[in-house]
Amino acid sequence: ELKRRRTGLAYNEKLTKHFSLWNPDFTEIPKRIEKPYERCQQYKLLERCEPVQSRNATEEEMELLHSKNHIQILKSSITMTEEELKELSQKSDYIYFHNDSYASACLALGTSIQLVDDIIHQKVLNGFAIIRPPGHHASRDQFNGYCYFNNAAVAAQNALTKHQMKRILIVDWDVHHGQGIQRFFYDDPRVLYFSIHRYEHGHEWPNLRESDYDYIGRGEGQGYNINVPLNVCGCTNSDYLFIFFNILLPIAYQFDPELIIVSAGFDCALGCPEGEMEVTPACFAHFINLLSPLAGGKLALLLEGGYNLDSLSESVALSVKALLGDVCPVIHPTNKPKDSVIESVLNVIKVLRLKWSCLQYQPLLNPGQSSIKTLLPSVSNLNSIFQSPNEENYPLIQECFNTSPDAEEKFGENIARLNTIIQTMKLRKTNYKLAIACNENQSGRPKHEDIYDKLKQYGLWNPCYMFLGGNSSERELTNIVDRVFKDEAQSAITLVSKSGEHEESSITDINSISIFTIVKCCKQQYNTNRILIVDWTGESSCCKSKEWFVDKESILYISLNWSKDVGQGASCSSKTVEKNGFNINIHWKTGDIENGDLIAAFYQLVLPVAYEFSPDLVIISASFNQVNKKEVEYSPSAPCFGHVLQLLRGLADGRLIMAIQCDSNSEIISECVASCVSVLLDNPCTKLGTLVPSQRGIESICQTADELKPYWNSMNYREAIPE
Ligand code: Q9C
Ligand code: ZN
Repeated sequence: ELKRRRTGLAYNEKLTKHFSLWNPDFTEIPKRIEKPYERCQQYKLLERCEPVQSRNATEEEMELLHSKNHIQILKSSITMTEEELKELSQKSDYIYFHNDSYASACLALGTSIQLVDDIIHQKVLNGFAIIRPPGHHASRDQFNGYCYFNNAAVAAQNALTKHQMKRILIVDWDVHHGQGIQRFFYDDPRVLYFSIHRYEHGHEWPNLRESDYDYIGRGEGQGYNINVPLNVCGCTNSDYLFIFFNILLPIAYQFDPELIIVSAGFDCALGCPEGEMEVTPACFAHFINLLSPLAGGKLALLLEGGYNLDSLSESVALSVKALLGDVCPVIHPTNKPKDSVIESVLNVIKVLRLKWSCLQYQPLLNPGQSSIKTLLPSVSNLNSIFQSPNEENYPLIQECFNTSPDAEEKFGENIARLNTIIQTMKLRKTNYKLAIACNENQSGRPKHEDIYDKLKQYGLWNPCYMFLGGNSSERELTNIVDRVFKDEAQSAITLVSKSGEHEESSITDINSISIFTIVKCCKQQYNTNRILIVDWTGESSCCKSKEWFVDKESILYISLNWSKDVGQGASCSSKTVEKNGFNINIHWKTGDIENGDLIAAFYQLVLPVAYEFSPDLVIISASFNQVNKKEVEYSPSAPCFGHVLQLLRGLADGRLIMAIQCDSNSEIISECVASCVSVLLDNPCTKLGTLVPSQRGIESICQTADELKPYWNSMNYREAIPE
């Protein structure tokens, strides 16, 4: 029985009381929560969210990670005079104290814990806490960088201690390194801390040696602390998505978290003076979409930094929308990540690939092949090369300000760009999440009745927009395209099977004909520029349609078929990559693939290329005939298809049309269809357990990726970067 998806939202006006009495340069101001909340209101998101009860943290909760002394100092500031407050502030880096600091910090911490608890108790699926002061720089005994209590860390520790959680992923996309979180869990494999931060080889605040990529955790915790240092400013959506696809998603799928906490700082967003990065507000929705299949969708976002009120507010509102399950706004096609970011990613992979078997893709990591300058020497034993950070004494890197002379000008440009983006943002809205075309057979009974029964059994039938037209006739397929392009339905499914007019055709032909008809209609009726076709018909690739799609560069065709006879059929091309990279066939070595392989193919190949292509429509040609078949040794499971659909939903404003071949009736086919329908209706994905690609899978993916290098920027990193 499916529960309604809910998103929690936490906010409390009392959190605006704390502010700097004397230093207007300290941009951590009350408006930082007022404005984002207001923006959520403008988007009418408040009424769609479940309010989370804000509350004070108890002393016991604070003491989970902070010392009594630390708490006492903060408490003592309640009654201090302004002079005393100033004096106390001086003892910490980027900290001010106010008589309301303790109250605000308590409330922010308690509210963070409450949100995570509500998610664990399934009161809500996911949620956002619009809170301040932020937390990720605070350590056991240190106030630091506007932070007093470490909201994310204490909420995670509480989940470990009180709820016996075993694996929590903390993703920290605040532009600063959350050294506080890192220190708390440095030895603890139960908490995987993943941070992307501005580093500039140590010249950016907090100027710590420990923020570099080689600080990977210690003892049992080795491999569970991941720093992705950004050594240049101006990192964009492309750079961040590159990091998601190549490090975060592989590791997250292997780690298999039970819960994800995001230290959601928006100082990496376009227009923020602290970060000088260029992530656009809509991209945060994509981050959330990419993480949402994990941990059964249990995602808690806690506000950290973000100092441009416009980009902060827009980013928060679009994040909340993404948590609610709304489609991700279209972002610009990605381009080549910066050389410096490629270098950092390869360095991270280098130090982690022994620990994480999902990171086996980079051919240039073989000794001698790389021209990456700062890459560490190849090692067989990680312990030998990293000194453990000294607990008391974290080495500091000399601060130096090297803001480039044209930074001011660039900043003006970014602000102008941000305003244009916010003002011209188009958000797609549809009446229905999903349209399903169904049909009756000659005797007046619905075709595919077994599948519909399964949908009814799971409560997936009523929320769908059903209409007649499930056969593959041109008129009926046009009808489906209309539903999607007229924004009546976000996405659509058609069940394709042999009918009178197709009696002679083979199964794959029928799906090809349907796909071809859909494409033709999109082009003629809706002037669709770019269409992504993902083909997992299984048995053999959609060869006919490949030949039809001569119209190159407007159709990107990717086949992921895994049966043993792929490439052997007379009409099937055995080439992996054709037509300037617009025809991609992943040839699985043995024909058998598992969940880990299918998911890896998505984060390594399909998603990077698709985000670079930036389609207006995604078409999926699917059949589930190969799933759990006796002759097939391995096959993806039903929930796994839900995951890849969720990943693809981020594209094309959620315009997704799926043609599923259903000629035979079987329980497993119904299960697969139900899993897809469920995800397209916004239900959370089912957890898949720990996933790693097989050796066979890695080989197949690498071969394809190598062949794609000349055509796709996002694959180009596989080549050594120029000196
Ligand atoms: N350019 C948070 O974002 N400013 N804290 C450093 C160097 C300190 C940031 C200035 C920023 C503290 C939660
Ligand atoms: Zn920050």
